[in-house]
Amino acid sequence: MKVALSLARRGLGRTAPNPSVGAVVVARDGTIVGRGWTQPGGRPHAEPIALAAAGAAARGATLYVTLEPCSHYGRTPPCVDAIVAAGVARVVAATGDPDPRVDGRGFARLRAAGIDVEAGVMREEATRLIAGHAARVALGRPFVTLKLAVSADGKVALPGGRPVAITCEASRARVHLMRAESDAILVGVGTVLADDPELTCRLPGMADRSPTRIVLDGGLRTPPASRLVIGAAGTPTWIVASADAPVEAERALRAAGAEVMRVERGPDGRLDLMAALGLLVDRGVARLMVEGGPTVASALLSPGLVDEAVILRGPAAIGAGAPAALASHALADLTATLGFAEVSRFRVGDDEWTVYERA
Ligand code: AOF
Ligand code: ZN
Repeated sequence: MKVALSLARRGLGRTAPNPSVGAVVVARDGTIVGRGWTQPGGRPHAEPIALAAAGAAARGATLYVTLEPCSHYGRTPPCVDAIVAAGVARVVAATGDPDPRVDGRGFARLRAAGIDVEAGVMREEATRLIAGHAARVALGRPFVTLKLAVSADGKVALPGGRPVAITCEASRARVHLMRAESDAILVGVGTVLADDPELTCRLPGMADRSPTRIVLDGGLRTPPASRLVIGAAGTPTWIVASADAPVEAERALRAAGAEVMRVERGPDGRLDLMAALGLLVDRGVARLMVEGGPTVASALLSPGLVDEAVILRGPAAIGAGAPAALASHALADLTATLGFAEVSRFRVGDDEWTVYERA
């Protein structure tokens, strides 16, 4: 199962709208005869790939799989049919599939075919890997990871909002890996105007792993010449604007290569964020990483639209007069009032990383 989980991890960020699943076929003599993971775009699924690699050796074998095999007809026949046809004797799964098209039917059909089924092996790790899929199904929005890089005194920029390097090179590489494992990455227009970021994955050999870039930009103030729009050809840029944003601005951004989508404003006059997240999930974004800035972070935290917060704290302080990480919260509010609990804390180079999840 550990091998299957590590195979599943390979697909994170590239299988949208499907979850990334790993599968391993172990023959009766204990050797691994087939491995598979969900392919880019979500098809083929993991199991038929592992079974094809195993060939005749799948007969009587055990299939380890990180998610309950599917039982529905999608773009190809159900994985349970392939498993039964291959003559697999036993299926060990890490977790059930909450998708209403499956939801226990996969296991039931395997058992009905006489296959021995064991579920729940390494469930916790597998649940993390399908968090995007589970949020899509249960909440109608992506799983949202908020990443904040803060100075030792909790600031995110120099006085006046001027950008400054806060975290070290090792942290930067790890952030790029987080980007690669996300379906999309989101910032507010304030971050585009202040930093002109590119938001791609620039790890060696992983240039094709950059996620879709999304700007929350109610009034369409994103400059058409910003790096997010004209840089990184082939990596889509979506701009989420309000229904009343100027059409000329939309035209200019479209001409520059961005896609513009619109949502209504909420009662407070700001973009309806749940509507925006619903729009993204409809377009296949299940794992969303939010990278800034303080306004967007607070706006998502207040209504409970953040599932995981990752705080990277650099060693240097910036001092008074500099903008804080969150516009209308203190960082301590995460655990004090927003319902988060610390789940891990570790060092990356000079920085301390802390991961919080909603309890
Ligand atoms: C599996 N193995 O590798 C994955 C599964 O649209 P379709 O037909 O590709 O089906 C997508 C659904 O299949 C998805 O919502 C989830 O329930 C399941 N994903 N199942 O047996 C896999 N990726
Ligand atoms: Zn399947």
